[in-house]
Amino acid sequence: MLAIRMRTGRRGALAFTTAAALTALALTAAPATAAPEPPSAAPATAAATAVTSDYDSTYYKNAIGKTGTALKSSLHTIISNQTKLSYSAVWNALKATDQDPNNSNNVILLYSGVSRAKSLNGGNTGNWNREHVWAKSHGDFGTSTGPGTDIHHLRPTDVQVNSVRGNKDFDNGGSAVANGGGSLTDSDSFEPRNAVKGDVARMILYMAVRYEGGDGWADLEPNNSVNNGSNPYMGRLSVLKQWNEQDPPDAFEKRRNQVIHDSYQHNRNPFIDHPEWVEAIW
Ligand SMILES: [Ca+2]
Ligand SMILES: [Ca+2]
Ligand SMILES: [Ca+2]
Repeated sequence: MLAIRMRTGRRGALAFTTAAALTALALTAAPATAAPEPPSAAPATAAATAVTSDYDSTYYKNAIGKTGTALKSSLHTIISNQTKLSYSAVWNALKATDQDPNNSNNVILLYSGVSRAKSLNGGNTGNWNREHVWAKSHGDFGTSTGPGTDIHHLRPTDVQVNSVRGNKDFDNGGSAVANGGGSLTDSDSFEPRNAVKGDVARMILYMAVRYEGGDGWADLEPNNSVNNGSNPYMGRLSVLKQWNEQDPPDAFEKRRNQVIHDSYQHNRNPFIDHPEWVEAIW
């Protein structure tokens, strides 16, 4: 009798467990059945993220609802309407756009994350200088007014860390950069610290949309290579897309975009307002 009761008990427990598991499976499977993935290659993240910005019905009015080259073309028209700075004016602009939120006498350096006195701008060891995140040799635009003075991609960096980055493309991998805040580098690429990976991606892709070959400037475009040298390309696109996903815009990056819009260039980086547009275009 005892053995039979135990078997019954086990069977009962097993039956309950199986039923619970099936219910759990059904519940887990339910959303996928109810909302199947669209047959197109539209990425789940872009499709699922209903991002809205305060500027959708105004600044971005003509871009809303578009995708691919139509979106890129529309955004190019929108963001090309801007005020342009001289290279010397960039110093004071960066002191405002990259101000340390905890110390108004300082700026935050992009790659190292160090907070350094605004007054230490310059070219010597221990100074901060004006880093072109889209390296100016990639398209040879220099520092005359144009892409070389577009503060959407100009950031304060430590002089020595800036020198280590040089004109390398962006990619994962390498060994630690001295005083680089966790940034890595090897012979052909640079990987910024995690907190600014998305910032870097969105700056590069802003440049690709803003500069399409007009006004005598090169048509800047991302590609999947490193060692792009002086070609007007910047890699590696597949990695930049990952960085855009893993490091979404934070308060510092959003404020920066707003300050540039309100006080300096009067244009916006669309990928800070709509990170999902990266996947919509590339
Ligand atoms: Ca590399
Ligand atoms: Ca970030
Ligand atoms: Ca372009």
